[in-house]
Amino acid sequence: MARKFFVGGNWKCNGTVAEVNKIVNVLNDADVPSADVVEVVVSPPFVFLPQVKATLRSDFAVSAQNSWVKKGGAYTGEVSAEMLVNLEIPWVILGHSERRSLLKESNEFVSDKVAYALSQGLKVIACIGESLAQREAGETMTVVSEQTRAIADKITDWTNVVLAYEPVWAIGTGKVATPAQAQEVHASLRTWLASNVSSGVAESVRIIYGGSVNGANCRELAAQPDVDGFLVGGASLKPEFVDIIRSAS
Ligand code: G2H
Repeated sequence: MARKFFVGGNWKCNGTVAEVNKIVNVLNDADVPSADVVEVVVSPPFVFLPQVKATLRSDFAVSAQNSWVKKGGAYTGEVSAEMLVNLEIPWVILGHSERRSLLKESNEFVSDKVAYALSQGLKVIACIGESLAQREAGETMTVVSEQTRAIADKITDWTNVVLAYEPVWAIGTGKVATPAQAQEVHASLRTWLASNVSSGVAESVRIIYGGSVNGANCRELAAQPDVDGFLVGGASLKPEFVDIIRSAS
């Protein structure tokens, strides 16, 4: 089964009402491959979700950047999966390395969030990736397989999961993984999934790359057989995001 190319734009903690309108206008006017070829999902901060949902072209979808680990209630400052479903936001990014490192989200906590979000009907972009020290110590596959195992232990259906491999040393640094480095980890992840989940999941789950993807480096990365798309940060706030979407074809 062919895996549809996936391009996510993670706007992180950026934007004003005017800036969001500007980005949405650029996307709405963009000439990109059809939704049969590429799935495009943009992820603004929570406060802009209704604005983006209301104004973005209908062939692109919207994602939140986080959701609470269980049913909503007395959890000040959190946003529940149920609220996202109520607002008809189909996707959520979970386990981004900025949350893992700055907010101390553990593998266990991230996997609980993934399982809960899926149980409520959300689709999940689940982020994994190693630090520079871990890569230099030769621990890349140990780290990413542990992060993936935590998720695999809590879910059975991977249909609504996209795995985002984002090496921490490449995030926002301008230091992108080489196509060979990305391919090596993606292929190893697929092998790990075949051995530890199922050959069907290994074949069908989309593994996307994130970390300093831009209009200039996307095509070579996209050409790798196990790179099924991108999660884009900085460049998703700029018109070059359209070039990245176009790398699908
Ligand atoms: C990685 C990525 C988006 P950037 O965090 O998730 O950000 O493209 O800015 O490195």
